[in-house]
Amino acid sequence: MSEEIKKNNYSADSIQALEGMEHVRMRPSMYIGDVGVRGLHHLVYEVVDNSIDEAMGGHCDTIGVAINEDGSVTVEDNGRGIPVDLHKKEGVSALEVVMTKIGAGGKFDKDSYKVSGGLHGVGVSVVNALSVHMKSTVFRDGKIYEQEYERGKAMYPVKQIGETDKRGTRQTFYPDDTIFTQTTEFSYDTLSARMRELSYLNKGITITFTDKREVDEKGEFKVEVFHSDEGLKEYIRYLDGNREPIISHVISMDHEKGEIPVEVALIYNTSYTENIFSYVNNINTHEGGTHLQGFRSGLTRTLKKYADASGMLDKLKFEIAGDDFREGLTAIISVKVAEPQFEGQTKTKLGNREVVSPVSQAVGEMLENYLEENPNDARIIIQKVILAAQARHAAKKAREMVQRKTVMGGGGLPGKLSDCSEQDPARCEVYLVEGDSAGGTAKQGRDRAFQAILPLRGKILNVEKAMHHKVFENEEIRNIFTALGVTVGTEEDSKALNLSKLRYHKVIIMCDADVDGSHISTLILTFFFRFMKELIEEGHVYIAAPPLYLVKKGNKKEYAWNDVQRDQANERMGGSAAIQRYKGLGEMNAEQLWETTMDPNFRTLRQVTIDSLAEADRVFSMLMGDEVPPRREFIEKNAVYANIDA
Ligand code: 0RA
Repeated sequence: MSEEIKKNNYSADSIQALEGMEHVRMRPSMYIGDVGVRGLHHLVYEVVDNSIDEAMGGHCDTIGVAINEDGSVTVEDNGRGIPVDLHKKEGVSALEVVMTKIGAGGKFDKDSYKVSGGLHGVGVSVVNALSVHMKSTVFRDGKIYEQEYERGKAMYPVKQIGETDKRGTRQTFYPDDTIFTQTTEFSYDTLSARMRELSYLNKGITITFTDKREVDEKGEFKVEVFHSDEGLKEYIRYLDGNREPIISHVISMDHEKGEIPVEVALIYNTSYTENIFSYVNNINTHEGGTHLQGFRSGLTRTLKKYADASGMLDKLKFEIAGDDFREGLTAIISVKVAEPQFEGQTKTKLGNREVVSPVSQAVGEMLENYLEENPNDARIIIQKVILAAQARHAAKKAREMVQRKTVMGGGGLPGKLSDCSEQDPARCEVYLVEGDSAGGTAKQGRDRAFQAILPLRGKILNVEKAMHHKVFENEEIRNIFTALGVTVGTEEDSKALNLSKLRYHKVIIMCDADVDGSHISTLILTFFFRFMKELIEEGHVYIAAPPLYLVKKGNKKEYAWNDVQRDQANERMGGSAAIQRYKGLGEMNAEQLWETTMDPNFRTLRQVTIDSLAEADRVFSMLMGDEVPPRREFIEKNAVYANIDA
């Protein structure tokens, strides 16, 4: 045991607490998922969730979140303030218990301190354990209290430092760079997207998000204020802002009362995509679960009943399937569950059976009322469903062709694929390369033992604007499916993806480092996002980074990926080097391409990850959809580099 612990040993029990905290530091991933970028941002969510809980209890309405100049984060609310009085059992202040005892959050005050938050619901003590320094300030009963911590250990007992007429809690923490070895730098966009999402999911709360690391031309910090009075209804408008609605209103309801609070909002648009986002206690349940099941059954049952009664299906020669009711649907379901059971690979699938029926009933009631009151919209929806059913029949044929080719194997691989010799998919990678000529260079430059090359001809299909059967009929897209060994569609679920025969664990998109190249990367990413989401979610998709410059003098040469590197290289060579700007992959020879972009020892690959499915969906629908003005605005705002690793 360290000296530190002995010094701070107020009581026997606190040793136990420290052991819990040490465990967090020893096995951080058990508590926050990982110690990469995702885990780092999880720290913020954990702290914010506590303030959200205070707000949901009706005790506060404003939350401030700031990235400070020094890179730390401060979260402040105007709630009741964490109690600072003596916790009898622990012999220290309640604040210290909350901050330094693992799992204390839920237990120490059952009625008013329910930790709904965080994917892992671990509590603020975990954040404290994983911070080099943390400071809690409590404004309560006219006084200001403070306590500081080092790597989760209290530096002194809670002390009063002044008087105030404010109420609330302020938490500031500095993530520990010996834990978060990859980075301790917070991403503005990632945090901003989450704060926006939280404000829609918890209507009425105001969340102010400030980045103090930089000031703009006017000398001001970047600040965003998120507030939603209408909650999910507004969220739908935000998400679908770049799509064209086919009905006049967002359909929504909010069942706050009852055992399980349920909120739902939905709209139909002209696209062919089904977009359902589900949440449990503010956590995005990627893998769905019982609330989603309830939503689907309520939707299908009610629409089918209405369609049958309307006589519109009378002439139809085939059955309508569940899927058909969800084409062009954007929906959000948010439920609050007291003791959620999370299942699935990423623990984002709700397992509580008791949730199915209340959600299904609430959705049914909501839709029945809407259809009754808006017969015109009702007819439009049913017509859309019929069209979807017809298209599905056409798509089924096209898809079966893809499947037959894939499953039969043998000569099934696309002719354009230059495969690798290694058989173990975990060691294999495939480069999707823009154009036949760059494809040829890559084929010469690669290590054929484990690297395969699939050249793609020009611009691949924009799946955002295409009907499903067109997607499956497209040759380039069929080649991608077959080359990867991925199949889609089972008896029960026509969209289920089968990755079990994935032939390469790294799928690398390699395009020119120019506007056309990024357009093509975006088209490929859009296809993956809409049709192989799990491929991205399981971390198989990467983007290659070819260099922008070759800096050369005599027999010295260096590559540069940006202007700063270029100038530094030039300086190292005495300032008069010849600089070649690569306009495309085609200007590199096989050896150069290998050295810079394909050799695992030197290349940089950017792994494509998804922070927020909802935000990614919005960005793709904007970049690839029909509406031009929002796209122009986005591109102008992100002019330097439109970063699609949403
Ligand atoms: C339990 C009891 C009380 C307040 C809180 C928890 C509380 C926790 C957090 C975490 C972040 N902000 C918070 N604000 C309040 C107070 C109970 C009372 O005053 O009666």
